[in-house]
Amino acid sequence: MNETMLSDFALSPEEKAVFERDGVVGPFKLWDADDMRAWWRELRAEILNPMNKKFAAYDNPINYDRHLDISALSRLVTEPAIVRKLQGLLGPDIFCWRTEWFPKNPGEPGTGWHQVETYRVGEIGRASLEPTRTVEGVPMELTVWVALTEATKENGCLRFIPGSHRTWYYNEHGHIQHASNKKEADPLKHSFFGYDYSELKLSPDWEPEEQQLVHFEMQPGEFVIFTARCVHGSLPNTSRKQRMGFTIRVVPTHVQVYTGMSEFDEFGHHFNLSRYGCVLIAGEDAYGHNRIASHNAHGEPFKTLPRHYT
Ligand SMILES: O=C(O)CCC(=O)C(=O)O
Ligand SMILES: [Fe+2]
Repeated sequence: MNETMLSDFALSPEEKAVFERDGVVGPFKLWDADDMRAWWRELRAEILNPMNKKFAAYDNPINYDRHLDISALSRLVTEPAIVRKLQGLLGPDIFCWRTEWFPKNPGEPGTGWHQVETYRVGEIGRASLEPTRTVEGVPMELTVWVALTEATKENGCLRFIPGSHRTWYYNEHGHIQHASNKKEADPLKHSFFGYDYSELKLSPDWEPEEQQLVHFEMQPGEFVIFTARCVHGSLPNTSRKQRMGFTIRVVPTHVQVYTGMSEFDEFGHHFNLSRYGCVLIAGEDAYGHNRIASHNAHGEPFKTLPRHYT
């Protein structure tokens, strides 16, 4: 791909301004809806095939980091149409530190409002991400949420409170208990993966529902970019179709990931990091803070987009 084609993927100054103002920008089109539908059909079969699970980094049902073993996902996280946009917001050198699935099945409640930055692990509350520099105006983490199916108000699209990334409304360092550890837990209140995230609200009077909200309805093949500091969640799925999102979580290379950890527990599951590595999706790593996965579990190299600021 030559430089002219790559620059087509860059964010415009207007899009950058939207991100700075809102903490979220998009949706952008990665692929045509039909192409994504076909891709997702194939990928789904691969994920459901138990034979493939042995290549996964973790021996647990939480599907973190399947880009480390499923070739189609290894390619997705390095898509220039995504990575070039990220360079415009994070700078030239970027790691993908995690990927996650976000299924929402018919009848499931929406994801509760939340706001995070350092991704505290489990209930012990150690930060997954530790920046080693602060760069004015540059976030220390971003998420790309890719719509593998359509995401509508009926089946649980994402929603955001634009501009909320500039103020902390939640104490991400606070301690909350998973519903499974409580005597009684209202499932509707524990809609942040079994946690009642509203317990972390800094001001009990602040109600996200009363703020100005934006819903992101998306076609299959579209994506949004946001900082998880922007208060976000999703609607319930009141439709008969599954909604599926795939997130690519990224950091500038100065951020230390899972500092000093060789394993952790989260959501009731154990993660052994012996097969874990960050993927350098753009530029160079001048810091050497993190272990890098240069190949996926099948020995296929990850592509790295060259250094570029826009
Ligand atoms: O997909 C959802 O419902 C929530 C997604 C989310 O919270 C995230 O990507 O950080
Ligand atoms: Fe989130």
